[in-house]
Amino acid sequence: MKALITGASSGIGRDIARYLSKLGYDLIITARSKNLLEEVAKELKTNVKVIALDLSKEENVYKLYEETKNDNIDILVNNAGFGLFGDFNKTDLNRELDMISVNIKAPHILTKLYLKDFIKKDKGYILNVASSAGFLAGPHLNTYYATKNYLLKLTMGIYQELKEQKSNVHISALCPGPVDTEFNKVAGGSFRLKGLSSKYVAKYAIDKMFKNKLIIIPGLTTRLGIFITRFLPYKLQLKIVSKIQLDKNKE
Ligand code: NJP
Repeated sequence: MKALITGASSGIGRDIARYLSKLGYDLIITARSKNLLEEVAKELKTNVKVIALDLSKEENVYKLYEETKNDNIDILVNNAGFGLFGDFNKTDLNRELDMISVNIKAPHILTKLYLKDFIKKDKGYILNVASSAGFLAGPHLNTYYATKNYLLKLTMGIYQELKEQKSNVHISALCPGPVDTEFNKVAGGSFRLKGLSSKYVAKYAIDKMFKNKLIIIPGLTTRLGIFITRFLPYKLQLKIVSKIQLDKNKE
């Protein structure tokens, strides 16, 4: 039993690595920070292979697949990702293009390549770490919300295709609200609400993934929030998200 996890050097990805290892999975973990990945590998009892690379470079995404495709992977977790707070006319374009590469292109490529392999074997799980942001537009955190919309909708479409193909391959999207990780530091902002712990989110996500859930939303407040916003007009949704993002960044 083996899982490939991107973004496993901290936060949700590291806790997914810890939980899957506890369940007996050997792991291949990746991120840019080699030393942090090695620390994770050291603490775990199952076999862990570390591959340090930057997923904003498309050639590295293919390299990751080439290096792992013969390793008999059962679970792919596309978790690496980051955000950037600020108004769209002020935020850095190059950082946003990197975000599109890490949050969209990398999971798109890995999902496509591994999905084909999993379908050939007629088994396997793909967990795409999207966000509750994937249901909404996100003033002041614009590009991030847009990338998570892409990943969530891509995952939902594939889920339906797999159902129609009567496949035993499963795909899920994890859509959390705030989680206490390095996310805010990287994105240059802060959360107003207290986030869930990444340990809780990781266990919840993997348990639901094994139950073949399409959309996985940890935390009752987030589940309720997403349910209610469905019935609100778009312009009211925009005002609410804008207020949440601006309030966050005041503190
Ligand atoms: O954040 P963090 P999270 N190439 O910063 C890696 C989503 N999410 O755990 O490269 C390769 O602790 C980075 O590693 P390193 C979020 O969008 C979060 O919160 O060494 N890897 C690290 O391992 C993301 O998709 C919240 O810096 C790269 C990991 O990604 C996922 O959860 C809410 C990379 C990020 O760990 C995990 O984020 C939500 C690159 N270029 C969704 N750039 C939340 N925290 O509130 C980054 O709805 N990484």
